[in-house]
Order: sequence, then structure tokens, then C-alpha cells
Amino acid sequence: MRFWKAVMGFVAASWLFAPAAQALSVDLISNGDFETGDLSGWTTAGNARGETFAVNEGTRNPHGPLRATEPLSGSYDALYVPRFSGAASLTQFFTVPDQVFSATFSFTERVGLWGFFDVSNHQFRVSVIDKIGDVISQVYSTASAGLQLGSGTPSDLSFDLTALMQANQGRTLGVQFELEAQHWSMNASLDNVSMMVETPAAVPLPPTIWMMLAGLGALGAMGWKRRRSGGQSA
Ligand SMILES: [Ca+2]
Repeated sequence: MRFWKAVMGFVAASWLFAPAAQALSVDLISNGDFETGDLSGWTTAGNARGETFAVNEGTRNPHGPLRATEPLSGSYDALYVPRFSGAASLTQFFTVPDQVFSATFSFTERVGLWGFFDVSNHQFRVSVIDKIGDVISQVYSTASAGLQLGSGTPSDLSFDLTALMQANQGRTLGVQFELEAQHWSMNASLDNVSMMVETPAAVPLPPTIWMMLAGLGALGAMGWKRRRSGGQSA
């Protein structure tokens, strides 16, 4: 009796000393900085001529005044430099954790438009899509024409997607960057894509406590056996 009291006391103590629910911060996007030097983790879709996003190590030379474009950060970024009209996209799918405390989606973009400002339907847009590719939320988009599309200046953008991720816990979603160009006067660069999600960390008992509990259990079983055999012989 005293022995099991001790065990229960020990278990209660380990509960008391276990830390409260901890949050684990994870990035659901892999190779969001393109530093593998390729598009690992990403899928692309091209315009009718097959042009699409590609890794840029600083030697690609878009049309227009931008000239050779240094990666936005590190040694590589992703760059789309169309010669023909149409939309191309860069997409990555991920699984939303079963429980989400918070979610922040961020990336660095540089959209260049250096002429033909009056052409309509030029647009850079960023969406969260479902697993079959339907847009469930358009997170960001430029105006569809005009100078405000971008002057070639990099911007760091960040969006709180907590509610969206909480509404899709356990599901497969994707982030999609799309540039729709009606002319060869546009380009788009991307880097530092991340989807940081805070999710509960499992808090296991330290292995030493499990070993001690197992040892106490074995001792208890031995004691029970001994008492039982002792009772039989008496
Ligand atoms: Ca990079």
C-alpha cells in the first residue's frame, strides 16, 4: 500500500513538474529561400510558351532597365522573366498541422514593370489554394495595370493567416505566386517564402522518469508475487 502511494506520488510530482503546453514554431515551406540552387519543393506552371519561374543566381538579365538581377537574398532567388504574354506560377503544397495557434505567411517580392503601363490585366498575385488548385484566399495582388505594379523595388510582405490555417487544420493547402504578364515588360522575383506556424509541442516525460516508473513497476510486481507465494506456503 505504501509502495503504490509512493508511485502515485511520484507520478503526480512528475505531472506537476511537467511544463505547461508548449508551442513549437515550424516553417511549413521547404526551400523557401531557394538556397538549394534549384526549385526543390516547388512546382511551376508556365504560360503558353512554357516560360515560368526559374532559379536566378544573379546572371539572368531581364528585359528592360533592371539588367542582371542580384538575388533578393543569399545566393539564389526565383525569377520569372517572360517574353510572351500569359500567366505563370510557382506553387508549394504543405499539410496544415492538426492544431494551429498562429500562422504567419511572409515573403520578399520584387515586381518590375518598365513600360506599357496602360496594358490591362498585368498582375502579380499571391494566393492560398486547396489541394486541387482552387484559390481559397487571395492574400495579395497588385493593381492590374499602371505604375503601382512595381518599380523593381524589393518589398518584404507578411500576412497573419491564423484564421485561415485554423479553418483548414489537418488539410493539404498550397501557396501560389502568379505573374500574369500581357507583354514582355514585366518580371517578378521571389525569395524568403515562409509559413511559420505555432503548433502545440508534445511534452513527453523525460526518459529517466519512464525508466524509474518501469523499475518501480517491476519491483511492485516482484513484491506482489513474493507476497502471493508467501501466502500460499503459509
Ligand atoms: Ca535566397
